[in-house]
Amino acid sequence: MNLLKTLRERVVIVDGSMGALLQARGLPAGHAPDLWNLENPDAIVEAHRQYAQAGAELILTNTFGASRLRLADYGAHGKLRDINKAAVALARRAAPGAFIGGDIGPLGGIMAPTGEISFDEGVGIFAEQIRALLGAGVDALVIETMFDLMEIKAAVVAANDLRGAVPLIASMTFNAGGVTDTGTDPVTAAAVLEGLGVDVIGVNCSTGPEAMLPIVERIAAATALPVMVEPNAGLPVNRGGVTVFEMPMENVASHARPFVEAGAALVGGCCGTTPDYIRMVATALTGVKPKVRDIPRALTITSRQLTVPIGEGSPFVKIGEKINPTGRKKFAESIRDGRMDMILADARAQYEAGAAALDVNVGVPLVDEAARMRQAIVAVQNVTPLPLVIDSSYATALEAGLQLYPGRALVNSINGERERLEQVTPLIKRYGASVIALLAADEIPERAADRLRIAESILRYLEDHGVPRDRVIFDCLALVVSAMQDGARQTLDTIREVRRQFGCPAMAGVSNVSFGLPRREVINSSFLAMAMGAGLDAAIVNPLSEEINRTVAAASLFSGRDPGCRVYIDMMEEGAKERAAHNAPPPPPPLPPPPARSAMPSPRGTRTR
Ligand code: THG
Repeated sequence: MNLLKTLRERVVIVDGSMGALLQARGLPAGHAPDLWNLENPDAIVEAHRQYAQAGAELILTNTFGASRLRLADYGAHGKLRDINKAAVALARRAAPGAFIGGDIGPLGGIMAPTGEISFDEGVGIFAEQIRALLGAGVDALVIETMFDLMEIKAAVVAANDLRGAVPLIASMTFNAGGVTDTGTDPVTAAAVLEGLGVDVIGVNCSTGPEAMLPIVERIAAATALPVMVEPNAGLPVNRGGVTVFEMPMENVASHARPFVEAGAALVGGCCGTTPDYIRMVATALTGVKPKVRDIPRALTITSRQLTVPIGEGSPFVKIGEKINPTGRKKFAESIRDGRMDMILADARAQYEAGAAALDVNVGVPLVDEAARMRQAIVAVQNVTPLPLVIDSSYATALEAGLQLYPGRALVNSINGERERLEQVTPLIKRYGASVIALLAADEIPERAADRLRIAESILRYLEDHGVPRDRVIFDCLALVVSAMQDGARQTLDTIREVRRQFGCPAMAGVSNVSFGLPRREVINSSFLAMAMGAGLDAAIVNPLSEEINRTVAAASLFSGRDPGCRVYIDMMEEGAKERAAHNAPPPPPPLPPPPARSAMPSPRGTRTR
C-alpha cells in the first residue's frame, strides 16, 4: 500500500521523539544519536518497536543528522552510507508493517547568500544522504525541522532529482510568532513547497500544540496537499542546563482531533513526545478520516516573507518595471560597473510607491548577466520584502537568480518558441517557479486567434513536461499602438479569451503601448483601464506614476478587486490627509523585519528529534 493512497482513506499516525527514548537508554549527552544505528542497533530497534506498538504507521529512521556536515562533527562522515542504510534496515526490522520514512534534518550550516553553502553544494549534501536512504528502500522521504526556505528548497530539489515515485514530505518549524526563524509565514511556505512538487507539507517541532493549530489551519487553507503535524510536548523549558518538555501528554494528545479538523492528515509528535503519547493520539484518531478540502489552485508568487496571489478576485498586481536598463544609459552603466546603487534606489522607490512585485532585468550587452543577476537578486531582497520577477533572455541568468531566491519566483518569460521552452521549462519545474508566457513565437501575431493558438501549444508543452497550468500567467502583448493599431486592440480580446478558455490569469507590460507618442502616461493609463475591464490580472507598470496608481485603484472597483472599495477609499483619504499636512506623497507601507539571524538555531546544534 502506498502512503499517499492511504492518506486519501484515513489519518496516518506518525511516531514521536527518538531522542527522548535514546537518552533514557543511556545515549551520552553530546554523542550523535545517528551513530547508534551502528553502535547500538538494539536500542534503535526497540525504540521503533515501541512506537509501532503504540500505533505509529509512519516510522521515521534515526537519521536526522546523518548528513555530511553533521557527521563530520563526529569524524563520522566516512560512515554516512552505512549509517543511513543501517537505519532503514533497523526501522524495517522493528516495524515490518509500517511505512518507513527516511528522515532528513537541516544540513548543519547556513545557505548562501546569508551563509557560505551554495545552492549546488546544499543540493549535493542532501543528495548524498537521500541516495543512501533511497538505496536502502524507504517508503517515503521526510525532510523536517527546516527553518530556512533556501535550505528546504535545496533539500527538495535533491530529493526530486532522485526519488522517482517515492513520496516526499517536507516539514518546517515555526516559532511562537507563527513564522520560521528566517521570517517565513505558513502560507508562503506552503506556496513554495507546493511549487516544488512535494506530496505532503508539514509543521513540526518548535512549539507546543496550541500554537501549531493556527499554523496547520493556514497551511490547509493555502494548499490542497495533505498536511502533517508533529508538535513538541509543549514549549522547551530549561532545567539546570537541560532542555525538557513538560506538557502532560493528555494535553498534547487532546489536540489530535482539532488538528485533523484543521486539515491535518498525518499526526505524530516531535521533541519530548513518547510512545505513550503516540498511543493516546492513535486512540483519539481511530477510524478518523482526513477532512475533504476543496482548495482551488491559484497562481501565487512569493518572497521569503510575502505571498501575492494573482488572478480573478485577487487585488490587481502591479509589477514594478523600473529595474530594467533598456533605454536608460546611466542605469545600464551602473550595472556594467557592478554597482547596485541605482537598482537599490529603484527597488526601494517602487516598493514605497505600492508595487506588489518587482521585475529584475539586468540585461546589458557584454556583461556577465548571470553574475549581475545574482548580485541584483540578493541586493533587492535587502531593501524590499516584495516577490521578484526574474527577467532575462538567458537561461543561465534565470537559473543564477533562481538559485539564490528563497521564494516562489515569477520567471519572465517563455514564449511559443521551441528552443526557449526547452531551455526554461526545466528551470520552472526544478525551482518551483511560476512563469509568464508571452503569446508570441518567432513572430508577434496580430490577431487574437493566433495568440490563443500559441497559448494552447505552450500549455500543452508545459503540461507534457510536468508543469501544471496553475503556474502560468499569459502575457497578452501590449503592442506599440502607433505601429500596430489593430494589434493593440486585439490584446483586449486575447485577455478575455485566455482567461475564459484556459482559466489562466492574464497580464501585459503596459508601458510598451505608448512608445513613440507624446504624453505616454495618458495612453498607458487608458490602455490599462481598458485591459482591466477585459480582465487583466497583473501588469508590468511604472508604479511611480500617480496616473497609473489612480487608474488601478479606480478600475479595481469595476473588476471585483476591491471589496467594499476599501483600498480606493484608503488611498484617496490617506493621500488627501498627507497632502494637506505636508504636501507630500503617500507614506510607504511598513517593511517587515529582516530575517532574524540571531534567532537562528545554532548551525551545528546537536538537536535530536
Ligand atoms: N512583457 C513582459 N516583460 C516585459 C515587457 C512586456 N519586460 C520589459 C517591458 N515589456 C516592460 N518594461 C518596461 C520598462 C520600461 C519602459 C517600458 C517597459 C519604458 N522605459 C522608458 C523608455 O524606454 O523610454 C525609460 C524609463 C526611464 O528612463 O526611467 O518605457 O511587455 N513579460
